[in-house]
Amino acid sequence: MANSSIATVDLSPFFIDGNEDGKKAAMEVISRACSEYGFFQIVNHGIPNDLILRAFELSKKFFSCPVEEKLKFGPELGAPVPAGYNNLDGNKEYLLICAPGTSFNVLPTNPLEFQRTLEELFICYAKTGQLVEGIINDCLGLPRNILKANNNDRRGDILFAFDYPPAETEAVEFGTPEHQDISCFTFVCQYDVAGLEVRKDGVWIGLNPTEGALVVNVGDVIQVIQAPLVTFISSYTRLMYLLMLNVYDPKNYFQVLSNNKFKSAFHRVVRPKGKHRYSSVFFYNLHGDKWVEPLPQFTSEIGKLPKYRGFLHKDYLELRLRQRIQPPLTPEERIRVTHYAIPS
Ligand SMILES: O=C(O)CCC(=O)C(=O)O
Repeated sequence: MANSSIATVDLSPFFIDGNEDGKKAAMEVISRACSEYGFFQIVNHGIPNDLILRAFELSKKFFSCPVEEKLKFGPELGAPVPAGYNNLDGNKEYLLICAPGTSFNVLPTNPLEFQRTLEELFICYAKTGQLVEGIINDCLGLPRNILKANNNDRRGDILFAFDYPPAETEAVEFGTPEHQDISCFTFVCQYDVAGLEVRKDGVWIGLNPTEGALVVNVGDVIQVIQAPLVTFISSYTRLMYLLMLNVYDPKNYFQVLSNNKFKSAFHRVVRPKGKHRYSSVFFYNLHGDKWVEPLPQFTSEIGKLPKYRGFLHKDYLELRLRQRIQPPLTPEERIRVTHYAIPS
């Protein structure tokens, strides 16, 4: 299946000074894709293709090791995030990699150069993430670099190397069921086997792997949107007023804002028939105790009611993590960002 159903955006104009027409054209495509369904594909994004391919080859080698070898790289007991090798449900096995330097990171040293490659890839993804964040910032018409300035700590980002084993029956088997990501946005790179499906106009569409391309899925944070409280506290008086009311907590830098202007992409992974599927997935996240709610630019300033009540990002994260461990019995019970929706 060709990827004609996914908007493909060439990011090279953003690496060259002065190509304003190229930037404008790219931003138009991204804005439309994000407003309608929340995903697009990027090429010439700055991550060297040979690095991505090397990481895939090393992942494949690692996943082909005996399970007792892989389990040597399992998460540390009591680690806040299960960094390292995980195999929870038989639908997939994966390596979860936190930012280089994280004390509880567990990076396989087999093969030897794997660790360095994963760290290098993490840094490249984070850099491209900052570029994409800046573009989304401008597509939303927000003041320049607002999102970046207030989400500049990359310690919350997470890289996954996934291995989905072949389906065991003739029925459709999901490696990951339908969901939306809790991140700001997510990069997905498929190796040589398809399986990622995205929902567009109510229809599930399979995306073929395209060498050198990354699928970008908009996440819940951008849908609701985040921005610093201080951006709309235009005067000192207003800040004092909030301090007096005890509303302004310096920890809560972010307010969610797009109020559904940009959509969080629905997607899922179908396990392939007869072969393994490998993917590399990078979650560009909020770090820390951020407050998320629709921004005034998308509500009061344009005469619209907020579609979400505010929430602490870590509370939402906790609800979603709990449900990973104890999955709901029915899809309707699944916690999504609509948990915070204000009924209209
Ligand atoms: O492996 C993939 O292609 C996507 C995985 C995914 O959607 C997820 O982990 O949220």
